[in-house]
Amino acid sequence: MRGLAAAAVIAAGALTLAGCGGSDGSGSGGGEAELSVGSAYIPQPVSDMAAGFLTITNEGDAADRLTSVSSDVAGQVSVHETVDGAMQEVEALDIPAHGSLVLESGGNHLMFEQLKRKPKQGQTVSVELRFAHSDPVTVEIPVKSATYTPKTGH
Ligand SMILES: [Cu+2]
Repeated sequence: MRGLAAAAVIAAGALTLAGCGGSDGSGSGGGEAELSVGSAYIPQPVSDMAAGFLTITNEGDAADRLTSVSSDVAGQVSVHETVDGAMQEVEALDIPAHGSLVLESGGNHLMFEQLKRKPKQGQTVSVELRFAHSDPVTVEIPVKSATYTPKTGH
């Protein structure tokens, strides 16, 4: 059911963006990325930084990249990957065609730094995701308990 709520937000964003007039010149090379965001959550932070997790699904014929992120609650949001248990900032993360980019606990994640307020369980945080090719997507991410872990599908 979380997925439905996120999809509704995306749809609203897409309608707004359609008014800007589709960017021309993107038709070459066959296909475009078709992105949707699901399974998004932020564990209530226990320090002055917060992490965010979500899955970006690409149903299109072209790959895209998550290049930058911003939020109303943070002075800076960076994209991190986890290597050997240590996290490090990355320039961008690939979203393969007909595939997905998964940000999950222990792996890739968003890092909210310079928090302007501490997100509390039950609130939502507005996050804008920007891509190399696709239009930006704004997601309202629910804040879960500090120990929340999503059910895995397997
Ligand atoms: Cu991090």
